[in-house]
Amino acid sequence: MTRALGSLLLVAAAGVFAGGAAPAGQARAAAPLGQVVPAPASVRAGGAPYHLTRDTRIRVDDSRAAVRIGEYLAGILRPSTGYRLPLTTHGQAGIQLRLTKGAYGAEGYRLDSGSNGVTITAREPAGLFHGVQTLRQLLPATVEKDTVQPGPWLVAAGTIQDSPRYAYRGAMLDVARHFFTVAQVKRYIDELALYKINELHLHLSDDQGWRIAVDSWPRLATYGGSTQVGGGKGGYYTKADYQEIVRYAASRYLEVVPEVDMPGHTNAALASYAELNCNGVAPPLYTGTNVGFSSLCVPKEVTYRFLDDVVRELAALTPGRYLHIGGDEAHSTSHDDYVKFMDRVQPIVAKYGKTVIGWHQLTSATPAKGALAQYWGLDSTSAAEKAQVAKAAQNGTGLILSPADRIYLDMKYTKDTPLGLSWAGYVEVRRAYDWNPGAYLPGAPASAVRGVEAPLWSETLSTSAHIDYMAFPRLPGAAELGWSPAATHDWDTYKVRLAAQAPRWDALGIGYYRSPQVPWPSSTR
Ligand code: NGO
Repeated sequence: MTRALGSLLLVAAAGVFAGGAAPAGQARAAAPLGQVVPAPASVRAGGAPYHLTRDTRIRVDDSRAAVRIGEYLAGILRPSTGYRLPLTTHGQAGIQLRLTKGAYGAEGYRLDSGSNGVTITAREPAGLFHGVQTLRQLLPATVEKDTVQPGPWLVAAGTIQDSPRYAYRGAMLDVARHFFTVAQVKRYIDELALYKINELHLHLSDDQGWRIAVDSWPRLATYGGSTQVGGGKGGYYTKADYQEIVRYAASRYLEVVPEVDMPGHTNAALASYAELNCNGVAPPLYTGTNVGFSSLCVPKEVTYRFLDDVVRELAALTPGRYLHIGGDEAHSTSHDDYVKFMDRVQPIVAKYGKTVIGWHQLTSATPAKGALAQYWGLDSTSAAEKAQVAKAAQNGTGLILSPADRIYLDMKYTKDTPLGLSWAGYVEVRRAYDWNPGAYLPGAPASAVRGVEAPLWSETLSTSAHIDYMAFPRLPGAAELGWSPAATHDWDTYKVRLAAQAPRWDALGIGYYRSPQVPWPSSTR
């Protein structure tokens, strides 16, 4: 039987011809139930597909969270289907979003699809939201468009039971090297949510810019934020802007992890306040891309009054659990000073109720109890450095894995990639996907690994199109490493699921790198 004929039979069996005309050549069969990124933990396909029609209702529990998620889903489906898709708290059939007690976990969900409807069940709103992302991906890619599309709107039948491998599935955006507006950050948040990423790490300060308003040290933002790499005008978030990002992220079930990098990567702060410098002289603002030349003045008390103020204000704006203190590339700080500095700063973070995250150099000092270290080394990083991180992990420091030659999204894909850096090498799509976070760092207990994060540094990136091109198609791979059980890991099947995402990116206006490693459908751009 040819594939086309098979599809027709499937659709005919579901009795969907009445539903509307698909243009010639458009698939009339539902996408396979497992064709989702990240791969669900368990997929049992079977039965007649669900057909979403103009009569479909979205039935939600009578809870604020379920109603909001229902509205979010309707907001995606209405423009492209042209259907009303009213929300109701009554009845059955159609799309149902249910919060119930059950063994779904903090972020897990169950999706049941059949000719009567699609039901997503979860214990927590986050699980319901992730289930909605799965449903989205099971619908045709054209559902993402903002103008009415022909359909038919079919969802394959069966049951998905799903929950994440890791609780921490992050993406970092460097808004310091180039400033990105609230709208640009929101756009990225939406892209992250589609792949069930749940942590947004914002790199808020660096040599080239300070991007968050601090009332007690106003020049940080107004002066320290006034430029960026290349000398452009930079920018910063007012407290209201930042809170808007936090709110938007929360509405997509992402927690914001703010980072103020210290004691290095601090030229913007040092330029803003002369007293923060050991010699009392403020350096000029910096718009180049070197690293490792700046340091807060470890012996001066004002340094800790400054950091107390910054951490207090930032913690007060941040409902999330974490505050990232950087700690990378402190090449202008002696090791003794670095250790002293970290011993002073980590208690400040704790005092304001937050858990420390630091780049993995933090493990060369004494990580605070409960702190997480973010590993950004390479396969080729020295055994001694890896052992230092592994030892901290054995002693209770949690790990977030961001190996630079795997999931630094700012690395060029190949030597010909127009954007990005290559200090960690070229990172093609397969290389970004094909590693196991659970067994990555020799000697680190698998239980220490809290998850993965894909950083996107912005020395060479200044627009949303740049972000998209570097993140796609590698970001979904990082998301899958964070979410999917190790047993589903398989490049050959992953690359097919990944390729199937491309029409969705086209519909969403996300430009991406057409890696020759991925069998893109010929209909895509
Ligand atoms: C390094 C460095 C950053 C750069 C980035 C570029 C870390 C943790 N510190 O990663 O300052 O922007 O590489 O890829």
